[in-house]
Amino acid sequence: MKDASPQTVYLSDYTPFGWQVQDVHLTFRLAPEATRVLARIHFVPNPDAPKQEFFLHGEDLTLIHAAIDGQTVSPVQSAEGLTCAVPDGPFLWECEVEIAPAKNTALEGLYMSNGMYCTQCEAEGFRKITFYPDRPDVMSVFTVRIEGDEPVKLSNGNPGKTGEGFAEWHDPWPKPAYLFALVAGDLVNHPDRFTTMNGRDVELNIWVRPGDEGKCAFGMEALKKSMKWDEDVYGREYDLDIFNIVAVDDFNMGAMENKGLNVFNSSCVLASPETSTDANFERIEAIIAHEYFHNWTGNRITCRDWFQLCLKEGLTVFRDAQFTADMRSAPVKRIEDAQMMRGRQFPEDQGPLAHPVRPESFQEINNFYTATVYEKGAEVIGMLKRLVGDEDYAKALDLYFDRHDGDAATIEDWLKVFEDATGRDLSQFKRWYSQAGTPRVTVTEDWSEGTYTLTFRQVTPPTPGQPDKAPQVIPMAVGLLNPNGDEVQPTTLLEITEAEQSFTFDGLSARPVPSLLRDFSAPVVMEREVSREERAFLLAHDTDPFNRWDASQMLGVECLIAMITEGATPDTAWLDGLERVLRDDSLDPAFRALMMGTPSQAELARVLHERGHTPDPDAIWNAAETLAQFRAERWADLLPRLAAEAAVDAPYSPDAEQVGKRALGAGVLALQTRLDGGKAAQAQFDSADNMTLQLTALGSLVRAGRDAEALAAFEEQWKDDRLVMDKWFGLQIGAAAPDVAVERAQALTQHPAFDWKNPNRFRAVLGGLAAHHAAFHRADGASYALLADWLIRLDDLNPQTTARMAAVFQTWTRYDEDRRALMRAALERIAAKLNLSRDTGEMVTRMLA
Ligand code: 0A1
Ligand code: ZN
Repeated sequence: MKDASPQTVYLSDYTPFGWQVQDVHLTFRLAPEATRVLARIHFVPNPDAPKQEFFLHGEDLTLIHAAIDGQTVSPVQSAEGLTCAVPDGPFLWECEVEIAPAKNTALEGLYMSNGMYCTQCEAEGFRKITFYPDRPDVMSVFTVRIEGDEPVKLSNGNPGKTGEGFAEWHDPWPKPAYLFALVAGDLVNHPDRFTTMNGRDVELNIWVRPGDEGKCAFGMEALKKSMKWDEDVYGREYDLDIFNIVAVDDFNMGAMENKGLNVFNSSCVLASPETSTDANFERIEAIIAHEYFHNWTGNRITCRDWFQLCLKEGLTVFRDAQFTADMRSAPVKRIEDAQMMRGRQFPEDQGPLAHPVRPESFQEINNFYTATVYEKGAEVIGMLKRLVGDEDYAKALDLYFDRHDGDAATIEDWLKVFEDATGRDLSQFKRWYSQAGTPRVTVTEDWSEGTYTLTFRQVTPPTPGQPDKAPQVIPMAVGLLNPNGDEVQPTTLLEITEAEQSFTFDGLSARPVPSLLRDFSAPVVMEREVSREERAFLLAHDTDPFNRWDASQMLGVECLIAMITEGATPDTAWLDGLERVLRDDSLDPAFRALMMGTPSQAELARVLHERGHTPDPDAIWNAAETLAQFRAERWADLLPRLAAEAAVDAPYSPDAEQVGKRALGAGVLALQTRLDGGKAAQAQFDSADNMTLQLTALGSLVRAGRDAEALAAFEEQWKDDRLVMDKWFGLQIGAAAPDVAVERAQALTQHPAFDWKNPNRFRAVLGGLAAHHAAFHRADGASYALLADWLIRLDDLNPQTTARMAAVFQTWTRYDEDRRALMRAALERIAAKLNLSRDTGEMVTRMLA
């Protein structure tokens, strides 16, 4: 049922639920069109809550029968749930409802994917399964019985009785309903075991569709590494006898941390060298870790309400980043995270969808699973750790787990733990949670008689609903280099708390060159007049890998902006400095591969806008092309040498060393293709024995316009593999020339394998088009229109994926008048759709505001 007038929910309105749930017994009688769900729930009045009407959430449920203490009752139903007169004391609620999982296309609640039953209850999907206080602060112990012919029937917790046509599960850990899960179907498992630090033997399984068994080994290793890492680094032990992971083809997000039964988008768990790229392997390892780490940060300690989402997500992203840094390369991970922040979070923080890490109101919580809540939320924890130091961070985390195990907690609880553990006052730091927007930090320097002064000024621009901003606490990691390139001041942390603040360094023999915001120590934009020479100096000498990379990126930005706005030629001093780095074979190939990368076109558009220019997507595309061609020609000698260094002789492995080499190889091949028209790419395509090499080669062939045969061969080879076909769909749009990409996307939506109801496939094509900056912003508005058409179509079926994807329009006000008008028209067309979902409605309204 659609909401006629969407309700806004406010953090300040929080009131506890009037009852506690002692226990929940659920019985599922599975049938695709008519599943029966029987609930037996013991409610006890909550002494800490104000008196209130008894209300249970429930959506799209057919109520068959309800009883209180054995007496039939007739609750009053609405589109959101039911109310009912209840006794003053404890009572037993019994209820039977009917639902139709086969008709559930929203992929929220109980639904079907390829004949398999599965659930997604975060954030508010449980209310589509039965009537319940569907809010994270209501925690209870669940016992579940599943009845059906499916050979495998899973739920949370530990297995209980099983028999002909039924299986029972009991989860001893009290949990909110959003962590409930059920899976049933014809599944096969990849089993393993893990012994915890206290000797508990845990059964591990990855459950997949028959035929996918061969793609589980990597995920299983990642799981065991995560379990061990959480013991070693955070002292956290797993707490059930069994841990199940299930791969599902139709899933709105990446994965879900349901207690003891994680459900994964199959793209985020299934992996094999032939079908998965290095990037897939890395992502899978990180997501398995992320979901596993939620067992403590999210499940054992959950959120009081959805405004506190960053409590579990920011912390868990931070933990998975630490894990990846430990498993692979810390500098590479840090650079990738900074790229993610600049590429995804900054645009959000600087546009109409800007919101605080802890939002204060929403209409649809599903719209707040954002880069701000997740990635900026993780950066905030990184800043906290930098400020208090590693030891105090560890102390605070121990206290957090001790004090709040079993709680539904808040950001106030979290910060109090740090205050108590460290004696610090974090009231100003808390602004990171409440103030939206990316702070801009400008720096000026002063040098006189051996004393060097850095003066910082910080300003956070207004964001929707927040015109005035107060100064933030900014941990600024700084080092100083001598003019000869030696480091005279190793990394030190300056704590900026004022709108304007100076720091001095004494006893220096010469005016130093500063290396600022080392390791991307805060999610801010640095604004500083820096000469190219100084950046080139840092590129050559900085000891901080992030800043060395950033110096080159900034030179790349300056070079491209000069090409775009002044018709300048490429900056050869930068390219020569970069060449020296690329030739330095003492440097990790993965790092050199990152150094070789240039800022994305979307990033250039953002920076141009930041500096007061109107970004012209065609001019950006042309400049990027010219630069790439220039680099290819200038580095013609360097490329074969790098290609040789990038060669891997050993059998394929997704380890950091090989991944780094292949990444370097990919950078080389892209340039090489500009010189040889695709000869090397074709050779690599023909001989590739792994997906990374095959797909890199295919991308180069598509870019070179020599793709017809290769695309057909690829399709023929992989037509039966859904995940590989997603790549095939996405790549031929992403790597296409901007003038043909939209027609390609249009044609691909007519392809028989374009299953638009599958979120991965929909994202591959429409998301692929939106991610191609120049193609998406084609001047005639063809891409905007195609996107709008498809979003309008998908909204009836799957509001969540529609709303998420609608955010591709969030930068619309940056562009020229014509493009603005076209994007506004697309947004207005979506807004005007009949019965627009609350999800999409909220997004387009915010973007048009
Ligand atoms: N908690 C999950 C993400 C997630 C959120 C919502 C979902 O459906 C609406 C699904 C998954 C995580 O952080 O991994
Ligand atoms: Zn998460």
